[in-house]
Amino acid sequence: MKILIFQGRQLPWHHQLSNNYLKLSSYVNIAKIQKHDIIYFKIMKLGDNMLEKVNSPEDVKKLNIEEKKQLAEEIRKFILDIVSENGGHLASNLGVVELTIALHSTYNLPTDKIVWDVGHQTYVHKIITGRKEELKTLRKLNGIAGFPKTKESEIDCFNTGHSSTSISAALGMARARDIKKEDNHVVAVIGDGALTGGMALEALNDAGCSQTRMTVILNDNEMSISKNIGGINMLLSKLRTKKTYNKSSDAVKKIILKVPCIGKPIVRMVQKVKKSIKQLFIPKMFFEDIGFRYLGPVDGHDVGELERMLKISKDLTGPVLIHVLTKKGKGYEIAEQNPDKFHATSPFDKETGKGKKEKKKDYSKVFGEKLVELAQKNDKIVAITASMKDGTGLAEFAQKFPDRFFDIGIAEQHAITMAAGMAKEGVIPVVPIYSSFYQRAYDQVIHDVALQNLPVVMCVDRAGIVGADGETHQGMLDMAFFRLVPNLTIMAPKNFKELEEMIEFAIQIKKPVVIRYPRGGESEYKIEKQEKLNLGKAEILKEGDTISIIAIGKMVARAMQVATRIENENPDSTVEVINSRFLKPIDKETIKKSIEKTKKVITIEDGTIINGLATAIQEIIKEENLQDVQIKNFAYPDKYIEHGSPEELETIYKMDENSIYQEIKEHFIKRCELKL
Ligand SMILES: Cc1ncc(C[n+]2csc(CCOP(=O)(O)OP(=O)(O)O)c2C)c(N)n1
Repeated sequence: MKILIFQGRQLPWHHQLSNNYLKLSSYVNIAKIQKHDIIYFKIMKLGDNMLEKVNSPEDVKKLNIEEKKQLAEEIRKFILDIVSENGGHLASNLGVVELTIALHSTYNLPTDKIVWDVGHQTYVHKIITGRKEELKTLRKLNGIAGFPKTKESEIDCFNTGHSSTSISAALGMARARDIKKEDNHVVAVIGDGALTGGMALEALNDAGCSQTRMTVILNDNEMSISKNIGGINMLLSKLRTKKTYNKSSDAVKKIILKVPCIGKPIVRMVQKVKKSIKQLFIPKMFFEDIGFRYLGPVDGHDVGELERMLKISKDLTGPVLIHVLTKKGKGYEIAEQNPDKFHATSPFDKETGKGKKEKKKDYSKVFGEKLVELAQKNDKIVAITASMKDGTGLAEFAQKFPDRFFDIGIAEQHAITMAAGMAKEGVIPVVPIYSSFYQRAYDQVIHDVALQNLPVVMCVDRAGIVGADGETHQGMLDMAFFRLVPNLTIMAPKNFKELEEMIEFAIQIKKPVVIRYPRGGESEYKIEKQEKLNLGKAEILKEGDTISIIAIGKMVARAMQVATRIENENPDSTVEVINSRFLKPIDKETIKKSIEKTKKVITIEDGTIINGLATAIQEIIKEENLQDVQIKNFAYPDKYIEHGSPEELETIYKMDENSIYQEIKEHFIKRCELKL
């Protein structure tokens, strides 16, 4: 690196830059140059690696606009390299590179706070805030999380993962700041998809009238995971065209000004009525009417413009909304063309965009295909998704039955209550939602569906361990919280075939039903036996006298594997394996009979230890006053389960076949000491 020194007075500095050194200015840090100053030109060689120099937001602040542009390109490449190896959220991150650079150039974290909605777009933020090298461990066990984590860095001021929480959290922080009489800035960054969530609208409603100083950055890329939908999206699409409106009005102004004598008065008159014209053409008044100052729309890939807007917003006193237009997948053609596919991706080949692993059939696909088959025969069946058409396997249904398919935005609460309304009027709503997102709709299930005993089919996808998305996405709690709800029938299939039968069964029984099934495919261990489904009846897969293993859902296959191993390695023993099928109503009779026979019972479930299958079996033992029973429960502990591959997590929590077998051997076969 060379340092050149120029006497500023020899030539005006702007002249030096604009004439002699214009080319150099792309690689020169001019941020600190002032008129008449001695100018120190820090020459960075062409092709310098900006990313290498950036280890903190302070490093970003030192760069000039051209350098930031170069940094943006290098960050894109870096993210692409990592996500194509590890999998993760690609398109959203590529879309916010300039925005994140501009935010870190403008604000001082951690004093200032940035709350990222959903948090799947924080890879750039993590790179800039000292986690560049660690990002190579993205989503791996003990590696960097795919979402903001306060325990990972104090610069991540709030954990997120579920949509539409950022404005509430930011407003809370801003109000806390005011109470403490502090002066920091608080920013919420929310996507147009997340803005469809009720909580975001509740927070806008409150923030607007509170007049609390805070900034909402609306990152508008016209996409949720799929194309964004709904009235808010219609409003935003009108706002997006405002830029064009401004440009054309400027052009018209220039032409009119050229008209002799009457040009100026006309322009003045036009400016007078500008406000009302704006009312007509620009619905920005929505945000302004609810109390926000609206700035934008601004090109979200223009760092200079973004910084200008952010600086303006910093000087304003009340709540400000900056409308930023970005492109999902920006800079990687394949993702730009398929932003939905590259929203979240497994490892893929950068050149072709094709997945590295062959995609196997999964539960969501089986669900989707079965629903299409049933909907062909029954035109009352409708499907509802909260912005997860592809993830929940509904793409084919949407295409075949557009009139019976409803994408209602990231609005799980609304999805369930709307389904209740449909069920009340005799339509058959089927609502697949991921387990962790069903948490959002709990009261709606209790108050709107179950209380009125309405036949809504609630399909809980991604139930149990999901893996790399971590704490916020593991489907650990659904059995526990649904079991508390009166009137609900809760089932979980042991394999694809049983899922198909459960969907058909759920539609027939005309009750509120929950069917939970895991992420991914069925077990390698194939179970051929398939008794007819009967409400509240378990299925005995294998009879035996020594130990009873009761399992539910995907853990039934594991129970069979463990049973086989026990029998192989302990030839005197015979194991009874019960596929519970129903968590509620549970088959007391079958379970009681088996426990009375073996006096040793093992439960295996893919969920929290609290209030699931383990608790249900313990309740039976107590209620039926079964004596001298030894019990061992296999489930996940009462804690948030970190990210890692499902296999790694199963091993850590002793849920894999070998751990379960070893534990059983220790407690039952060797010591027989666990008593209830
Ligand atoms: C409550 C909840 N429901 C569903 C999801 C799944 N989800 C993750 S990101 C996303 C789309 C977000 O769109 P947007 O806010 O526009 O962000 P973008 O990815 O387009 O930048 C969805 C539906 C979630 N995280 N939380």
